[in-house]
Order: sequence, then structure tokens, then C-alpha cells
Amino acid sequence: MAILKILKFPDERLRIKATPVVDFDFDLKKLANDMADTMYNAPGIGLAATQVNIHKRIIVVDITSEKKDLKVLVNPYLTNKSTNQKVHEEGCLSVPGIFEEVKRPDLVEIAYQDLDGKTCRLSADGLLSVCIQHEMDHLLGKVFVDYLSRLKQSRIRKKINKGKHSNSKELNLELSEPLN
Ligand code: GNR
Ligand code: NI
Repeated sequence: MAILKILKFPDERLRIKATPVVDFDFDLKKLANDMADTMYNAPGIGLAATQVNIHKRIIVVDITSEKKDLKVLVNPYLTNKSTNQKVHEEGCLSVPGIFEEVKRPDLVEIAYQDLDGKTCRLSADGLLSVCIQHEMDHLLGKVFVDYLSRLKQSRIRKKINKGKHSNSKELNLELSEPLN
């Protein structure tokens, strides 16, 4: 069990385009396991390898609250999407504390490989569809805030910078440590 460090927006490494997985070896299984641990620990409903600074086409998803439907999707590719679009509120572990509505295709069909390299297909609707599209964007170096208006993007950057420049974070941390 290992919890990996999640890159935070606007880290430029979130912009790196992932490359396909070619070796379906033990290292891949170990990484998928660590990604699942990291997602559940956060907690989140999805995680792309890009977010843990591994630029390979791997995502993990589990939209159940009971951790009972983990999907590991290697080399996922969109094979079909509905013309009908839906708006859904999104958040991102790389952009903590920000929640905004994003419009995406309602239904998607994807092809991917499992951890043994076997090709599989999946049709998704609802939250699963939203989550898979959000994760596949990460693999292309795209973050959900890219879909928002310039005004909203600049507000998000300001909000994130506020937290950085003030020493409130470190101060609060130090104050919450027991004094010996
Ligand atoms: O945990 C997450 N929740 C979420 C909610 C709505 C739309 C997308 C997501 S994905 C997000 C985890 C994450 O950042 N994955 O990249
Ligand atoms: Ni995300």
C-alpha cells in the first residue's frame, strides 16, 4: 500500500501528454494498486496517472462509495460519444476546493486494455461517463478548469494564490502541532 503525491494545479506537469503502456508487467500492476490506494485515500472517484506524475495512459475509477467497483483502464480510447450533452458539477483532486459545472457528451463508449493486456469495451452514462471523460482529459494534459470562462479561470488562480502567499497554512499547521 502506497499513497502517491498528487500534483496540484497550476503545476505544468499536469500538461504533459501521456504515452501508451506497452509492458503489461508487475510494475504496471503495482502502479495501478498504488493509484487505487491514492484515489480511495483522497478520497476521489477517479485518478489519472498524470496526476501522480506518471505520464502513461492509465486511469483508475470507482464511483461507488463502498469501494466495490474498481476499474483499471489501460490505454483507454474513445470509440463513440453521444451528440447529446449534459452539464455536471465537477471537482478535481488536483484543484482542491473548486467545484464548477462542465458540459460533456452524455454517453461514451471506450476501448481499453486490462492489466493483462486484454482488450475490453465499456459503455458509460451518468457519473461514470463524466468521470471517465475527466480522467481521459488528464491523460491529454487537460484539466476541467480549461472548459471554464476566462473570468472563472482567473478567479480560481487568484483563490489558489491567496492560499499560497499567506502564511496562514504553515501557521495553522504549526499551531495544531502539540507543544512539547
Ligand atoms: O473525485 C473526483 N470527483 C469528481 C466529481 C465530478 C466529476 C469528476 C470527478 S473526478 C475527481 C477525482 C479526480 O480529480 N480525478 O482526476
Ligand atoms: Ni481530476
